[in-house]
Amino acid sequence: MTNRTFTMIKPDAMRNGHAGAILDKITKSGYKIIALKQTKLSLEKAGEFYEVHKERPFYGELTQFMSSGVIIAAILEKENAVADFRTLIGATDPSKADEGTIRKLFATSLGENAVHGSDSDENAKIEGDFFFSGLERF
Ligand code: FUP
Repeated sequence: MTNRTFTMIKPDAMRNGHAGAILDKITKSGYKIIALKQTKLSLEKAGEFYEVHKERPFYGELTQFMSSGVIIAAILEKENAVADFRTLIGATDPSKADEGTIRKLFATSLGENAVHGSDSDENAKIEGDFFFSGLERF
């Protein structure tokens, strides 16, 4: 079954010049790009995206960081997209991520961990809809 996930290349990876290498790794891992854009979240929009973490102690830092620079947002398609993409990016904390994963290779720290990957099919749809209209998907 083919399905979709949603990703962001976060401000740390953008600033450190890793966007090209990350997109290369994603496409070489078999993902088709359905939608892609470079954009920048306002603090308010970052807060909305991470609403589920509102009560967590790191929410302020997370939303400040996610609005601190440009990001790339994308919808990706592949069989078993959500679970396989979580494997490809590795653990949330890059120091605990497996060798060869995107976070191990390119992340800065737990808070600035290079990429986002949806954690369920339901969230992949919600998150893709947050950034992309129907006219932006192919
Ligand atoms: P993940 O699904 O791996 O992106 O991780 P979470 O949804 O648990 O967390 C979302 C983001 O919050 C992480 F990418 C980084 C940040 N975070 C922290 O800064 N500190 C933490 O202890 C946990 C998460």
